[in-house]
Amino acid sequence: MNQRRNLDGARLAQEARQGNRRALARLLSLVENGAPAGLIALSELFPYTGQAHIIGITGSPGAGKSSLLNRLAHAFRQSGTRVAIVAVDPTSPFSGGALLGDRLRMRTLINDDGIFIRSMASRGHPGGIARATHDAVMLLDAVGYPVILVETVGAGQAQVDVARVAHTVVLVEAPGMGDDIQALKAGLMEIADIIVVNKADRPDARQTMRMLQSVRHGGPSGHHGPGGDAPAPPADADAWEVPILLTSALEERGIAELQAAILAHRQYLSASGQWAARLAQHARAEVELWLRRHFEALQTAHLPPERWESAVDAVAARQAAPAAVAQNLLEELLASICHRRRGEC
Ligand SMILES: Nc1nc2c(ncn2[C@@H]2O[C@H](COP(=O)(O)OP(=O)(O)OP(=O)(O)O)[C@@H](O)[C@H]2O)c(=O)[nH]1
Ligand SMILES: [Mg+2]
Repeated sequence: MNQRRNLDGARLAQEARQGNRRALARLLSLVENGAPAGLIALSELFPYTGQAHIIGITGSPGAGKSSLLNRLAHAFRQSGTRVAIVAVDPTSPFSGGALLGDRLRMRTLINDDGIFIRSMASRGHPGGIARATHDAVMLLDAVGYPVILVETVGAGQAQVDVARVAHTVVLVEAPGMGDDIQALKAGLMEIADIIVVNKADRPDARQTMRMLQSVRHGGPSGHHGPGGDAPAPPADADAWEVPILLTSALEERGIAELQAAILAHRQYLSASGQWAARLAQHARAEVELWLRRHFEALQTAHLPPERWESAVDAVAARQAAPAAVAQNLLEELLASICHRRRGEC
């Protein structure tokens, strides 16, 4: 059985590399479900990864991420670049509402062999959506898509997680965001390489843009200190200046500028050595995630649920401290592994 799985994973990996879309779709499902054949394929394909430019699209719910991604994908196709899309979204960007009624364009994208769309439901992924996204992006990179667009779902951690997989993070906001400015200051702007105010067809878009500019430059309410009178750190001439762009996915305005900014960021990463630095960061995140995954598998295999329950109960009843309980569990886990390996440990 194991051998059969190995063969399936390896064969599918080979077929997907040769451009077989069905094999790729099948592999993505296997990987999303955490199936062993999928994991084997991931390992087989790993040497081919590290080529794609991975672009994360994040931002407030309803800001127009899917609509923009749709426009961007089309722009990349027009310049002859093959594109893969990972939409972590309960509704596919190509299924209705977000399409702004542009059905003809949608059909062009769907019938286009140079584009691959993977819409992932935000539930039902063992190991979480961040893990599933990571794996899907790796596969698409390995089979040779030079540009991968990833849309994050919702707000919060998922938005920050995208920075762990993307080379370029595009933060999309829309006019009238008000209190969100606080949330932006709290961290999202730090991970953004490009900031977009979408829905520029609305009259309040410029005001939102000015607000974002003042936050970025540490204006009166910015992060360089109260009153903005603390000396600004010296500007590094080689540093990337995060552009703030206006777009309208609805009226198809500002899309070429956004694409140009993305390409400029890609060039900046290479020229400054940041590309290699991000690859190293991603490698670290990958190894950490896999280590956690292996450890969780060991826990499941070696610590029976009733053992967990009794440990938790002891802590809840204040009979034992959590650190001591965890230490005991770890020792039991190691002993169990040792025992199953007949003492070879
Ligand atoms: N006026 C205007 N509406 C837009 C624009 N872009 C998107 N919308 C509308 O805004 C709504 C949300 O668009 P989506 O593209 O689904 O936004 P999203 O950020 O992907 O939303 P979630 O994935 O649900 O967070 C839809 O009704 C779009 O038609 C734009 O440029 N101008
Ligand atoms: Mg969306």
